[in-house]
Amino acid sequence: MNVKIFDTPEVQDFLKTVAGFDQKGGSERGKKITHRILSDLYRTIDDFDITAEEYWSAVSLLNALGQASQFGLLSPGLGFDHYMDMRMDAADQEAKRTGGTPRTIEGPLYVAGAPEFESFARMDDDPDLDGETMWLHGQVRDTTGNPVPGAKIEIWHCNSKGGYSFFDKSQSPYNLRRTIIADAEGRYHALSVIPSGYGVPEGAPTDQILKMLGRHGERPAHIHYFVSAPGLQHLTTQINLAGDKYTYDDFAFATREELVVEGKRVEEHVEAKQHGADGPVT
Ligand code: MBD
Ligand code: FE
Repeated sequence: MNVKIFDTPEVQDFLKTVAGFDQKGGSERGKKITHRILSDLYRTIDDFDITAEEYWSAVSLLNALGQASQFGLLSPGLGFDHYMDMRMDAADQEAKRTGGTPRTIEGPLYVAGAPEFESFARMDDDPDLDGETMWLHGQVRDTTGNPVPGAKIEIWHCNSKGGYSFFDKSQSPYNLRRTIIADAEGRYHALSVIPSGYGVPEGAPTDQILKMLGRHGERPAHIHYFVSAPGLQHLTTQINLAGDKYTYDDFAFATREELVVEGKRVEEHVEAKQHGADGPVT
C-alpha cells in the first residue's frame, strides 16, 4: 500500500479531536498522554504499512491477554516493570538516597493479607513431595547499618513446580506467603521449601507475544520480599538463587548481581537457625 498520511493536517487535527483537545471536561494530563500514545501508534501504522488484518489480529491478541488477566505478566516481559525501577533508582541517586539492598520488581503474583508471625514463620502449608527444605533468614538494617527492630517482612515464592498459591488453584490460600515481624535485632527466620523457576504458561497470550519476539518466558528461582518500617522507605525486592540456568537470562529482567545468593547445604536445621550468613540456607 505504502501510503503516508501521518503528517497531513487532516490526521494531526483528527488526533487532537480523538484525544479530546477540543472538549472542556476530562483530564488534561490524560488527554496529553493519550494524544502522545495514539500519535506514536498511528505513526507506527503508517511507517510499517500495517495491514487491517495485522491490526485486527493485534486487537484479538489484546482481548485474549485481558481475558486471561495477563497484562501484568506481559508487562515485566516487555521490561516496563524494570524500567520503572530504573527510574526510581535514578531518582534515589539524584536525592542521594543510596546504599542498602537494591530494589527489584514486584511482579504480578503478590497477594495481600498473608498470615503474620513474629520473628519466625513456617511458610509451607501444603506438602511438596519434590520440595527440599529451606531455611531463610536475615537481618533488616537501615542504610546506616543499624538494625530495624519490628520491621515488617513480607515473603512470597512459588513451590517446587513453579506454582504460586491463589494462581495455582491446587494450593491452599497463602501457601508459601507470610508476613514476619522482625525481632528486637531486626532478624527474621523462615522455614520453607526451595522454589523452582517460573515459566509463562505455554501457548498463553503472553507466551505468543514473547515467541513472536523470539524470546522465552522463564524466570530463575527467586523469592519475593517487601520490607517496611515506619519512617523508612518501602523496599520491594527479590533474592535469586545462584546456579539457575536463567539467573542472568530472566524474561522479567529482575535479576541484580547483589541479589544473587548462594544457598548453603546443612544437615541439621538447628545449626542453620543459629549460624550462617544472611540468605537462604538449604
Ligand atoms: C513471577 O513469579 C514473577 O516474579 C514475575 C515478575 C513474572 C512472572 C512470574
Ligand atoms: Fe515471582
